[in-house]
Amino acid sequence: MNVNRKVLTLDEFTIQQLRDFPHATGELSNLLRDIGLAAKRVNVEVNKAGLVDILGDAGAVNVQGEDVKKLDIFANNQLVGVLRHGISCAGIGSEELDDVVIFDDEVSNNSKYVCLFDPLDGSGNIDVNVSIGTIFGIYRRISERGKACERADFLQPGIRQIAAGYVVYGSSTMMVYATRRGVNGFTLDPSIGEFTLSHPNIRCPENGKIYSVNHGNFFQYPENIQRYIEVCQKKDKTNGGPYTQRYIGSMVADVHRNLIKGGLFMYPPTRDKPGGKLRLLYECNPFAFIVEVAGGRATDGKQRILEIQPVELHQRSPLFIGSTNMMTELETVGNF
Ligand code: P6P
Repeated sequence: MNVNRKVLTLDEFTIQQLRDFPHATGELSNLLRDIGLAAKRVNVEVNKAGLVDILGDAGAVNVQGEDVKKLDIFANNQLVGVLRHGISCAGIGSEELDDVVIFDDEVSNNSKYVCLFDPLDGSGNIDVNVSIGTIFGIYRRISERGKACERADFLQPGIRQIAAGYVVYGSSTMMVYATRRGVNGFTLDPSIGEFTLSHPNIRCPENGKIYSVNHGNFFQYPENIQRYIEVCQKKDKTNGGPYTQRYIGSMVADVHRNLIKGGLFMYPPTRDKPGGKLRLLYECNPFAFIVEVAGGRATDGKQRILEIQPVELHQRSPLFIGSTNMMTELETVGNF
């Protein structure tokens, strides 16, 4: 029988990865499959958001003080549900929830991993049909297996991630995840309802000509960041340019584009947000892990994102992330 082995589904791919590690338990494969299932359910709702009264504020206000859209709640509940009822996760932390959720049942307490996620990043763009995304990071728990996981399991530096990934709900729906072995992208094939390997071994180009920043905050940025932005604006054919400024206002879409094409995304500290806007644990850390595995770099302007020791579940961080040669120029021009 002629079986098309070229088109690997996410499940086939993660199981094939297992073959290289005979002692692996398959828990990570199960966890990634669970996240993929939740993403497929979220995708259905995202695709019809304009048709069903799922838009509009759910009336609640989340821990970030932002009006919560119904789709945020739906996405959060899908992820919590599949992970709580799976066999690979002892607990979760979510942008939508004040504190961590410790599953504390017999199966979950024997699980090896905990998961942090932003269930639907960029949700402010839902109403205007701009790409949005799910972001996740997976850690091996440091608490004793067989017992309930603990808050300390969620406050590990990003360098301790076992895997990290995102789903971008855009012109197509893609799931991209990284382990230390590489970054791979899977596009949802609606005809079979499976994520299929479409972007094997993603590498972040060393050079890029795209810089992504919210120019509306220009005069709020530190002087050295303004200086770098002006360098980008003055690029032409004689000095590696011209550069293009691209900023969607949806981190998953902006960083995904720069990961594939090369570029630099930044959310610098501002006068209003001196600690930056983006969340360390479930926005900066997963993307920093993915981009570093793909050959790029990510800092907070002073240190590697992945080496920051978290102290609080929802803490923020400035973020500079992307092509390694653009990051070097940023640090040179900005005297980091
Ligand atoms: P600003 C979306 O709300 C988000 O968290 C990220 O997805 C995005 O990169 C950033 O905020 C945009 O923030 O202040 O430029 O609108």
